[in-house]
Amino acid sequence: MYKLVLIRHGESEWNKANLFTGWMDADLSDKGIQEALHAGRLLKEEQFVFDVAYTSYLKRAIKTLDYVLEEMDLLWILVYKTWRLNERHYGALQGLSKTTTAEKYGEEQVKLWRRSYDVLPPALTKDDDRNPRYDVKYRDIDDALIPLTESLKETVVRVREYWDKEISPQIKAGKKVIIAAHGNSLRALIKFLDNLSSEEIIDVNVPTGTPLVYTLDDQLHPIAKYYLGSEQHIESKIQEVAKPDKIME
Ligand code: DG2
Repeated sequence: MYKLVLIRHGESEWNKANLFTGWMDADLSDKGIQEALHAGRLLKEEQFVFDVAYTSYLKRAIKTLDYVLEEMDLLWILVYKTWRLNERHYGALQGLSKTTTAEKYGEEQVKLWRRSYDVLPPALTKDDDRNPRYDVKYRDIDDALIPLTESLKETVVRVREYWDKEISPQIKAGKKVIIAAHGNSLRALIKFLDNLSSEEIIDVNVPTGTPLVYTLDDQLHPIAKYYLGSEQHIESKIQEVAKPDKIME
């Protein structure tokens, strides 16, 4: 049996402003920093220890991981960063307000863009400033792999490749692993870990800054999972992510 901990970054400045973020490199808000520190304290209280950590190329996830590890006095452990754990690329929606977009295109359309398994948000054009190709972080990545938009389906492919090749062998070798990533890159991971259908994943919303603990069997199939922290508080955070009226407020 193995333990695995997933954590979505704490609230970002763009979550706070209700903007589609995707691969845009928004920083943590003050609340997000506090959420990350709190998550680290909870993990320490529950006597979790990690040997290796994985995160994305985006600072909201990297900093969350740092705050968690700092609280646990584990800043020394090995940390791998990969673009494959980046948030799902939100295409031309990136930077737009979720509220105004719902007013313009309707709540249903926005729900399709946010939560359907295979509906692609409108793509960036190649010459758009937001094309990751122009960002130095991605200079070593093949053109063919750089997304201009993604649905959860594409995100699952890249997250799964990394899981199969890099993360699962470490877990099977007995390393205790934490993954700090994003709402949708974690939904991608949860989809294949829990073997959820494209319908079932629609209703999964991952709260910010809250450790999700998995117990896995020898084949890395989940036996149990739970969020660390007060149940009521976690439920209200999940509703905050899911709630359509958050979009319409
Ligand atoms: C959010 C998720 O990603 O937004 O890209 O806007 O986890 O990096 O804050 P994160 C974004 P929703 O899919 O929940 O709208």
